[in-house]
Amino acid sequence: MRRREFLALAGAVPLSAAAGPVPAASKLAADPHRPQYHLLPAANWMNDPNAPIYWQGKYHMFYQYNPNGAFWGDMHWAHAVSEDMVHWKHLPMALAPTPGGPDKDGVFSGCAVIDNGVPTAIYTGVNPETQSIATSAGDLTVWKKFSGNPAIAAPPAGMEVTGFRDPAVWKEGDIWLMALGSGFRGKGGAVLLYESKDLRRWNYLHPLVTGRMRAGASAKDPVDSGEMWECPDFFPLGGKHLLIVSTERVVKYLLGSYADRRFQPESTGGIDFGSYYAARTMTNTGDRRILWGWLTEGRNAEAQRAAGWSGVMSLPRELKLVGSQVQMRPAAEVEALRGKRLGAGAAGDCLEIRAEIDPGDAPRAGLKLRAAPDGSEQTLVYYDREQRLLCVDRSQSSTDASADRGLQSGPFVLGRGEPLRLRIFLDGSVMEIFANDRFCLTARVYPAGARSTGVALHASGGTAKMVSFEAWEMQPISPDRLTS
Ligand code: DQQ
Repeated sequence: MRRREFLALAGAVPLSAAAGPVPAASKLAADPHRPQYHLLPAANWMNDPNAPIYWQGKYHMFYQYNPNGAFWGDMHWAHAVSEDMVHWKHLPMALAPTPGGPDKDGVFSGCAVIDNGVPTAIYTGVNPETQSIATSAGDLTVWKKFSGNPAIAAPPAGMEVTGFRDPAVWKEGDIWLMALGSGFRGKGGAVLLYESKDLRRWNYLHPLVTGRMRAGASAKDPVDSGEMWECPDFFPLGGKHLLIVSTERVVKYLLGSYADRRFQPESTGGIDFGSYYAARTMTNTGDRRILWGWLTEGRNAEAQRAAGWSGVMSLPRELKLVGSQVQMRPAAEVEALRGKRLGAGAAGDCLEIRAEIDPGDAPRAGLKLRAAPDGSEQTLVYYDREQRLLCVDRSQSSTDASADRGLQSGPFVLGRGEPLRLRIFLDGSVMEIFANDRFCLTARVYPAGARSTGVALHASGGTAKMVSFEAWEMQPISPDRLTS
């Protein structure tokens, strides 16, 4: 549900009445679609990662959360902590709307920085969209909202914007800079640039960059047409700068040069072409750029409510610039989850798979996953040479009618003689796919059969060869699928 629909609903129906019963923890803990080694809340809805930050030897993750059920609304910041970015523990809710305050209708997305030793969150309050500040200390469980909130009360005077939210903040010398998601009506998404000396008084500079919306688009929600860019993130990578934005249901990047507070994009690409949104990086991990994203669901709203949970956090991904290529790999820490090593004949729904495939003369080559012995369910992940795409065919992923069967794909080309190198993380309904360190696609699949766990080489129209294959059973990060 989009924000506008939520606000209409929130005005009409008490949230508690709309929520419905949350399934018992024992049901959630036994739900085979609930991941075992990805971060997700004990129950209910989650979306965007917020303010991932390293503080006093621990990684903290906040995220958009609805305490009322497995549907979008009443946004809070939930909180989890980890010593290694893979094993997580839930902590109490970090930020909730303040009645009568600028975030009375929701604590929307934002970031955190360390300001002279003080952890400081900068986030969007609604309604209307404004930017607010909160500070914390110690284990980051208690946050104090700034008495002068909102720190930014309105868009620049005279500017007709399609949205005004999701701050990303960094420091240059003594000056704090803020990138804010926005857009210009009838033109396209934009990122607005602000500066501040103290994180409380902000001065608008100019658009960091502007985009173009889809021609002829008439979507009601400006995000659907690219008229609004959400969740910007902006940081140095290699000798360049990378801007990440979420719009039109995908996460894009712009790679370019940044000088004198102006950004000149030079190339663009996709961060993930599947069920993945609102990505954001950790602000203070030194030279490492660790990216997080919200893994969106692939089944209908009713099924999500009935399940009692919705949304998953991605595994940490490390970004690097190699030549002019943005490299995207699972962070090395994820390997700590590897358990029993499996060879050919590996099967399961809680696995890491590494396969190198020579497509040979097959126009389509890759892997068959989550396959039932009787062929009733299967998911195909393959390189389509002619179409120059990496695809996930979910048309037979599940016999359950609530699951999305749409093909997911993104542009991908293998060089001459280059093998397809897949690294795939299966975890319940999650399938995080990395190809050749430069392409990511997250698929969500909900096989109904308990025996839909098979893994095999897939080729059509010719013969492909498995050059190498290894897999590991992945160890759960909690005994009860993080329901406690
Ligand atoms: N989700 C948040 C907004 C953001 C959107 C609200 C992106 O701050 O623009 O839950 O998914």
